[in-house]
Amino acid sequence: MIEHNFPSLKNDRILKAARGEPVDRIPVWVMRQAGRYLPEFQEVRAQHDFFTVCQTPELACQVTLQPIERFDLDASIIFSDILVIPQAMGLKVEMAPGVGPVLPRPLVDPNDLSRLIQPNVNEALKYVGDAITLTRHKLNGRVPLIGFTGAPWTLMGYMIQGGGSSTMAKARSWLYKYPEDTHKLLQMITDVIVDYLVMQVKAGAQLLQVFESNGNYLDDALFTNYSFKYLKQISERVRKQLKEANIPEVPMIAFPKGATMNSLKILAMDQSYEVIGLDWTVDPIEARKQLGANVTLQGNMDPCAMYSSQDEIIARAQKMVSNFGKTRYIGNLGHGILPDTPISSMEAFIKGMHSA
Ligand code: 1CP
Repeated sequence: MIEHNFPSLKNDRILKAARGEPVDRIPVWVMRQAGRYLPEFQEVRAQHDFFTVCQTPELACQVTLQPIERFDLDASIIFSDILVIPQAMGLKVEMAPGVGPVLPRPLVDPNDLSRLIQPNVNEALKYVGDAITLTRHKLNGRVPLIGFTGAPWTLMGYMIQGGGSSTMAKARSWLYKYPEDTHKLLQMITDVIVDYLVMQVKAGAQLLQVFESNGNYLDDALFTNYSFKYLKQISERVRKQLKEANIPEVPMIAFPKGATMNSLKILAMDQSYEVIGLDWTVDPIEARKQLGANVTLQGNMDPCAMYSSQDEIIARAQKMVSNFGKTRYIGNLGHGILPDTPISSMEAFIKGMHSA
């Protein structure tokens, strides 16, 4: 057990909601809450390259705290990116202004697997752990700190496409052309993720979210074979390693964006994650009916609904709470907040959730 002497936690609503305990009001946080819609974030980014912010604990901590200083949120999420894993595995990743992440030398065929390294995560990604530990101290117990990772299939997508893609056709082709090598690649990524998440908890992360942002490209059979299989393995191995190190488990959130209702059911029935994040295409009442009462649901307002009037945002947030129900629910958007979202929309969203 590592002794950090962190300040004691004053707001544990999100932890309670994740574990199915009653809460006095709905906990809320927003994916990408530290981001470009905040002028104070833009100021930091004007002076520092994206990955410099990620790799400098003082800067990562500063931007993680920005939304916490400004809004009445119930959780913080460490500032980083899912692509730090491909970077640690030896692939170059650049952040192209206005475009997003670019990997100039993506994996083309299975021969390229030899270009990947299995890093010592405690060294290669130490900067994330340091940022988490520093942020836990600076948060001073105001709200819990969420650690995160990309899921194996989502990271594989970026590693093969060389960046974002509207079809993921090259990555999906691998699933049919090279099933064995695909499993080899997914397993390599999974091994890194497990060490990475354990390191984050040891450093002070109080919840973990696994972003399967490319879940929409998989049918139920592909989801089972190439996503769920590894999501389950990650949860089981992380919990086992924490137990062996005598460190208390933390709740885990899976966010399989765009997954079908059947795929969501597979994940919910398995119970390897306390929380399932939903995108905005999933109907709250239907989700609660299909996914059962033993899982906490998170989400799922359309990020574009943040462009409605403040009154409408408040009403939508309140309606979501009545549709999802007040227990086992965490308020969030159905995907990351968009860069030109008005600050007043964020205030209205939180107000709506908290007054429901
Ligand atoms: O110039 C900038 O500042 C770049 C914008 C930006 C930011 C603020 C990127 C580029 N990443 C981030 C931070 C980030 N990324 C966080 C910070 C913590 C918080 O939520 O406040 C998190 C959790 C992520 C995770 C992430 N990165 C995901 C999963 C969530 C999702 O959106 O599905 C993904 C897919 C990425 C890749 C990525 N990084 C950045 C962009 C623009 C993208 C998406 C690219 C694409 O697919 O088109």
